[in-house]
Amino acid sequence: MKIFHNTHHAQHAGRQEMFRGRLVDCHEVPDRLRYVLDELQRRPVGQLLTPDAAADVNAAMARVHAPDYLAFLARAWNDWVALDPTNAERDALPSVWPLASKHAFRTDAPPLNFAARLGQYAFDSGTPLTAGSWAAAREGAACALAAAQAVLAGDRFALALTRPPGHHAGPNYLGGYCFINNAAVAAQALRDGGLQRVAVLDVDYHHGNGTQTIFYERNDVFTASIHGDPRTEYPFFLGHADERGAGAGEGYNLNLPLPRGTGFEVWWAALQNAMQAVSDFAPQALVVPLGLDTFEGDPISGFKLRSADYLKLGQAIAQLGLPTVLTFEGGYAVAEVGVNTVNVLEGLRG
Ligand code: OKS
Ligand code: ZN
Repeated sequence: MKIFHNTHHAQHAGRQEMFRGRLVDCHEVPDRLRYVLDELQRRPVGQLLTPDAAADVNAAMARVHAPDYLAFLARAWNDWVALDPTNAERDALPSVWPLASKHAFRTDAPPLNFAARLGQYAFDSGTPLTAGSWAAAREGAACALAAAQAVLAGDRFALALTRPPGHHAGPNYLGGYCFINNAAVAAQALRDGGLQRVAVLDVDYHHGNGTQTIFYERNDVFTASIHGDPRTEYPFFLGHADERGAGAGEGYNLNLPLPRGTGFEVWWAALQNAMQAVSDFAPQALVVPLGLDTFEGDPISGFKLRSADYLKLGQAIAQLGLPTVLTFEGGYAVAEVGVNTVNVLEGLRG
């Protein structure tokens, strides 16, 4: 299996995120990926590669994200520091938002102020934008594109081993530690490579609101997600069972929310349901946003999977019999993320 890892990931190292009225240390840290690389040294289940620098990652990102959003991200750090040179010592966090309807966003009068523009393109205050966020996120998209291209060229599995994660990033917004939706980049690249139907099976603890939204009105990309019930769990406003897609995409989105505290057996039953729905769609390829925050030891999540369960997850994914791209998403029990990730990869080998 080819593993495209992001050599620029550590350039995105947020300092603090807003949590319950305080700034706390970021959970989404460079060590997460280092632990996976360390475990891959011990158990070399794949071939570590970096994406081809000649690939057109800008075009691939523009297939799933709005041009004004990408242009904002590309120069956001410069704009932030231009406000005040001492801003270079701090990450940018949004603090003001255009609320739907009551405080509507005026497309005919877009704000010029940087704080307003950051709020325009962000849905939470937990996703610091740092000096290297764009470089890291863009290289992550290159990893996702390379993984999709490997699968298009005939590989059975490929992994985009990257951070920051991606599945919360929508067409024109960041949030949930995500900037560029790597899973969506991969799914769209598979479509653009000639595959007619692509499925996304999101197994992160958190609902993949960005991926759902990007493909919500389409019937060529089926999206399924198993996650903590949004009535109590982040990202809260999306991920309910009755969200089934819209327009041509009606029936092509499946949400399987589960209560906080759910253990492996109930989670496994939901996985079987999601896999059946994926099979019924008869896709030609699969994308798995792989979050390891379903782990019992995760500090910010609420499911109870154990390390050995990730081997079974890998085996189950393999049993779908589909060419598969995996993207690395959440998982904050930092020391265990490596073992749990590589367990999935080992499981893929059957
Ligand atoms: C509140 C907590 C934010 C949780 C973000 C979850 C990110 C994640 N500020 N998504 O899959 O793991
Ligand atoms: Zn997550």
